Amino acid sequence: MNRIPLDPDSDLLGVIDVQPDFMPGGALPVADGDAVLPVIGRLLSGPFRHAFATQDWHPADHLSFASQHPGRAPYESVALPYGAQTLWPDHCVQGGAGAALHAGLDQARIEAVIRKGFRRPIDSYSAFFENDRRTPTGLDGYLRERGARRLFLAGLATDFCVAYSAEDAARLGYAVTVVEDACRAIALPLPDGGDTLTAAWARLAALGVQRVRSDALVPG
Ligand code: VGL
Ligand code: ZN
Repeated sequence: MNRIPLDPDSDLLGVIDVQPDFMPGGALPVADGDAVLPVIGRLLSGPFRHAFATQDWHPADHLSFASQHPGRAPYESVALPYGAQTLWPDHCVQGGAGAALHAGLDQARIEAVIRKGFRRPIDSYSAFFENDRRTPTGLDGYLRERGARRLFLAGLATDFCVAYSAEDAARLGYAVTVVEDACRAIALPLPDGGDTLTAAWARLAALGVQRVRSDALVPG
């Protein structure tokens, strides 16, 4: 196996949306979502010295919620001014228990938390830009000032918030790696017969995003 020695200063782990609402029993459960906790725990206690996290953080009437679109059901797609938007069950409502960073996440090395999706009319999957792909969250400025060079991403869900974050990070010039066993996917069917996870990996590969298993990451 190819080992990837990490630079303790410039290699950062991004922990995406590790929140109870995305775990089994939560409002928008990702199958096996809690399986990311021990893997991320190992990464945060060993190879990575520095990490940031994101937190999905919606107002109770957020327009990504199917409940705001009479006659529509969760997991359907609607057209919003910025493009197609999947509708979700109400989840990660600001200040609610399901929106907290999961209690099983060791936050000692998480030095910044970026909240996203707090504007009612627009969803935000990516850690960097809202779903219009133009409105910044501020994370790029933070990471640049910190001198981050390579970003390793983990968390939920592989095919939505992890993938959108990885794509934007690659476009912004970071070297990006998704730690695949530290992520779990939603994997919705697509009209073309494919699914959101397969489509996400294809987009990431086209952008040069790497894909590794966590045990390849070793202290530098
Ligand atoms: C997410 C759907 C809606 C995610 C967030 O974290 O991947 N997915 N909100
Ligand atoms: Zn959300």
